[in-house]
Amino acid sequence: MKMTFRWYGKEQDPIPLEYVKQIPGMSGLMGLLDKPAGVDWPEEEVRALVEEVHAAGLEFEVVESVNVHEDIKMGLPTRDKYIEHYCSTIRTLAKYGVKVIIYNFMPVFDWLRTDLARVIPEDGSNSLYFDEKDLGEMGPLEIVRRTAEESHGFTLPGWEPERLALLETTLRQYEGMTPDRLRENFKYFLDAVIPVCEEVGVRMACHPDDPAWPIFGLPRIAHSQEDYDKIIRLHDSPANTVCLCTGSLGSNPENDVPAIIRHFGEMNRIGAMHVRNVKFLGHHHFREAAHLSSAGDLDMFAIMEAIYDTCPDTYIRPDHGRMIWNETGRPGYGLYDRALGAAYLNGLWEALCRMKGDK
Ligand code: DNO
Repeated sequence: MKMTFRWYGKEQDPIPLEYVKQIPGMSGLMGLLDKPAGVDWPEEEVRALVEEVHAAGLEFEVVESVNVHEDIKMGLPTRDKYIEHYCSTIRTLAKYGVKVIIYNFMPVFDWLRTDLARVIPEDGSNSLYFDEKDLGEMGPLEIVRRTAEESHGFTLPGWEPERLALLETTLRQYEGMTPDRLRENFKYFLDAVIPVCEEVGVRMACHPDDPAWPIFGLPRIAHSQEDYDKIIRLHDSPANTVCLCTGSLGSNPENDVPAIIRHFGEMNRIGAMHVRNVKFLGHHHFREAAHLSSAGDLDMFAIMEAIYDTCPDTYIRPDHGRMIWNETGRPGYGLYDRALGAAYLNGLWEALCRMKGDK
């Protein structure tokens, strides 16, 4: 297992790389170049970023994310140009040592919450929160306005301004889109990019829908084991993998997260893991919790054990943290609680290694 940390680049992330390096057991980043979907990442900028990360004593083997242009998801004629850019970006990243590219195929919205700073009454910290009832009252445009307002001036991943500027038009273009058609467009994309990945030794890792059900009537096709079985069959290759996010899949209590990890781990189809905990508050209603099992409803030990048993070499990162100790920053992506999360997950891992007779 390689423990990594999500980082947005020195212009966008208030957390210095030297702080990341000081978290015990941190091997590297899940990082990115801040580019709109559809852009071919310039080699010079990739090289500079990788050199900067290496100079801080960290690895840069996982990119999160290279976003997929909406025209590809919608299957528009312009998609070929964007797919070409995507393939070229894969080649560039491979040249600089990248092994895994995380992406998603969610229409319009990436992850979604109805409150980015819901106070946790037990201890006064706050975390990301979702209640479908609030969403119904808000509608897509209002949720975007609220999310931007609550994001402390940071561009949230998946909520990039250039994407949201076109929101109304994009929502209209998706009218009538079915899950099957979305999957056809997904297949078209995978058929083009996976052969390039195979050639250059990169794995694509598809992030689940978050939360794990369709929203605003838009089709979503990656929120259960069955969905991922279909995605894997769209283009059967070891380079077509899952970014198994425990908190996204775990937002639906019907998803047995450790069992899903075992299923795809045994098939060697987990390219990367996001590991975090969720507290259920009702139907389609949850908040994010500290990583510790007892702070939420996911069994973090069973999750780490499933990783240990079936995909022990995967990349992991602690996922969204709460805001604690008066930290301000990008919601979900502060330093303190994610560092605590990494330390806890490393502790579980050490215990698993001892128990199972490794090192
Ligand atoms: C949310 C993240 C997602 C993820 C993308 C991958 O915090 O886990 O935005 O990076 O879905 O493309």
